[in-house]
Amino acid sequence: MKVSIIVPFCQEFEFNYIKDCFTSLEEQTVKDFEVVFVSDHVSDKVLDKVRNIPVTFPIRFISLNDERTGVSAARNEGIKNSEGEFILFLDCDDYLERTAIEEYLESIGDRDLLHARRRRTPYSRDGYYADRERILAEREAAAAEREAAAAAAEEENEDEDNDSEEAQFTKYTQIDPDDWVGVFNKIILINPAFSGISVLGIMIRRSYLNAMGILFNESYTCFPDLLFVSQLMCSTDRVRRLTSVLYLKRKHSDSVKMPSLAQRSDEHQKLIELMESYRLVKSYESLRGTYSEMRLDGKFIRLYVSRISPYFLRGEKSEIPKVYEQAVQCLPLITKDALKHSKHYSRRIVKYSMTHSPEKIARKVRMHSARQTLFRLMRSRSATKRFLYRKIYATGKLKENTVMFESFFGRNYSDSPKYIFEYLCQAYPGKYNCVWVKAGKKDHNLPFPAKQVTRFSFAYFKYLGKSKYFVFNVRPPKYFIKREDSVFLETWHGTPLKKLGTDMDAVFMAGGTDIVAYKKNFTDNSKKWDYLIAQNAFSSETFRRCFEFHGTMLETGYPRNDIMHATPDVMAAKIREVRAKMGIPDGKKVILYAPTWRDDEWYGQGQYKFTLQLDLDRLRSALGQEYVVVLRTHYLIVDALNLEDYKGFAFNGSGSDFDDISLLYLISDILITDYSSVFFDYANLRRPMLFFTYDLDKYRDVLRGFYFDLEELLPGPLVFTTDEIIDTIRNLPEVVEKYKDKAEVFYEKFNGWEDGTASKKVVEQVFK
Ligand code: C2G
Repeated sequence: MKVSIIVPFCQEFEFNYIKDCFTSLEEQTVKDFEVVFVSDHVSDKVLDKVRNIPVTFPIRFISLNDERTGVSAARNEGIKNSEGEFILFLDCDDYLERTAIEEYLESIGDRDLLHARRRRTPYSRDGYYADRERILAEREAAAAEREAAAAAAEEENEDEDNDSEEAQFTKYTQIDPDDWVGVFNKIILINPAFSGISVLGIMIRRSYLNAMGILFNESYTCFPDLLFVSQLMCSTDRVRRLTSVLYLKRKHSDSVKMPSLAQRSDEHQKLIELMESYRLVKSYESLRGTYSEMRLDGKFIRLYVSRISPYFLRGEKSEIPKVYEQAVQCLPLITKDALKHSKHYSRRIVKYSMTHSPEKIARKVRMHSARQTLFRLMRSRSATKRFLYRKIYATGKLKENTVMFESFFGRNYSDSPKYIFEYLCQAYPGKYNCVWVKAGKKDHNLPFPAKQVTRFSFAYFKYLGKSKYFVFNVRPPKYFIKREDSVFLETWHGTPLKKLGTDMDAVFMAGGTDIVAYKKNFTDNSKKWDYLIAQNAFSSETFRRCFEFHGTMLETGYPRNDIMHATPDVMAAKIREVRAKMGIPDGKKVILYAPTWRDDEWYGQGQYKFTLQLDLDRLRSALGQEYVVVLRTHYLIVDALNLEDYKGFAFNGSGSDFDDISLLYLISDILITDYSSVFFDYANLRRPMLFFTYDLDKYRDVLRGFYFDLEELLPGPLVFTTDEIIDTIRNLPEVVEKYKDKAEVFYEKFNGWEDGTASKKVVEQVFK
């Protein structure tokens, strides 16, 4: 047997990923391997399910006995119970490239270790392969850009004295970069603070492992690979690095319910493991005096400054002595040159720490961080505002009857906050001081008196700190302080079709693709909400789970939809008013096209792109006699539509004149949308809907994932081209007839609570 693949299974929630892992083994191009599957106190029921996954490769199931637990123990047990000439570790939530085993065996030769690249991915295996070309192309383009920038920089510096960091260290012995040092740099130095060192992706010769007696240290609970890999690396020069990506590492998407080992928060244990490993690597003779040693020390200095020394100030009192004991053993190992090339403060705190107690170090850290805060405040207006918010505005008495409203980050006067505001002003004239947030300088057109503050201005922060009530339809900023007596009403903005919050598997938005951080931000934020509105029972249940919301759920339906239950006279008057304002010709029916945004198409945070896939020329020539089209982009879209060539046929329903999509629902005869929650609202009108889902596979399988099977759920047809849209509209009576029953079921399920009184119900509960 050539290769033993050791797969530990320690956390039951990972069961769902095992299929991908096994499929990747099943599809290997070379089959000369066995799998040793080691379960760590997993229930028999779940284990039976694993055993029932059909596979054709040899697999041995081992279970840890009662005393031992953890991934280190599981891997050691796997080593003991396997026979292959080479060993490879594969976590059960990860998967291998199809050619992995073949490429490893082709390249290992007489080496003891062969290191292939890993790629972190939030995708399932299918999703990864479906979108692989795009990911690779994007990476290549980014790499080419970096290279070009580097080349340009080099050219610029050609005549100057070459004073690059690399050149400064030429006096250090260089080891052949394709060999040990190359691997060392890739495995040990590539990570910002070497905490990401991993055995995953490394093929190990068993005879080498046995000869050295290297095993995982079972007391390492945060970074089980750190010491193991350090030992592996420090005991041989026969190592090699492959440039291909053979290992796909799944990003853990939920640090709260499904933490990976490194996501657990025993900071002291992490620091101790990191420091012990640093000491071990530093003891390796061949490293001495090399440039790599300098870089390793540089990393350790950063670790010390950013995490170890602050631990003496903010860490758990009982653990500080242990951390300190390790630190004082590490600090003298730092080379003088590394220290010389580090920043002023780093140098000082390292030197100071060598001869001072943890209490004294803590004092120095405190002073430094106070100084840093002061510099930040002096440099940045926004830091000053936030500082004032924290220290002054969000203290003292609340303004009792002040209500702060925000809809879509201040970009709109719309949605449920608008209707709650109008109801409040009508029902309790003069009682409340209302404050509306606006995105820029331009005021909203408000029908009742209210103060308007620009988002992130001093006034905005003042009201954020002092208002008694908040009515927001998106999340408040991360640093929002929920004061004890204040009341936060989160109206949210739609029944979810797309997966939300902690239900999401991956995030592609402009704010960053770190799903763990994204979820944490979300759940930290929802802890500050007192009330949340649900449009229907499905939303209520989903929001509780995916926002981890524990406050009061207002099961009232959406205030923004009250208008769709107004009397026929009121509605007719509104329709006349809006049509006249937009200049829609009399006698023409209206098709409203209101798509959602694409998570991965952006210019920057909150600034999304939009490419119109609707062929307006074809639509006009086929339907222009009877219809006009109103185009309404999502509030996150910043691309303006150019409809110059379609005057009299296509109308822009976006922008500040048409803040409120509910009014566009009223004037339209047909809705075309895609995955936007707009259809859950529009259903109140019981008018025909079409779903223009030209990128369905990508949106569903890669970008977001859905809560429902669209074909089963939707009360109208899925269409993929403009021609299909035209055909469907031409045959509208038959289509409506076909979807009649489905539309009825849909209405009952999602709109049953809505009867035009949601604003009243919400106001009565929140503003008691
Ligand atoms: N919206 C709009 N115009 C569009 C699309 C959406 O005015 N072209 C408004 C609608 O009120 C819609 C809301 O923005 O209900 C949310 O839009 P979605 O397209 O559903 O997308 P998103 O903002 O991601 O919210 O639980 C709902 C989800 O959070 C989705």
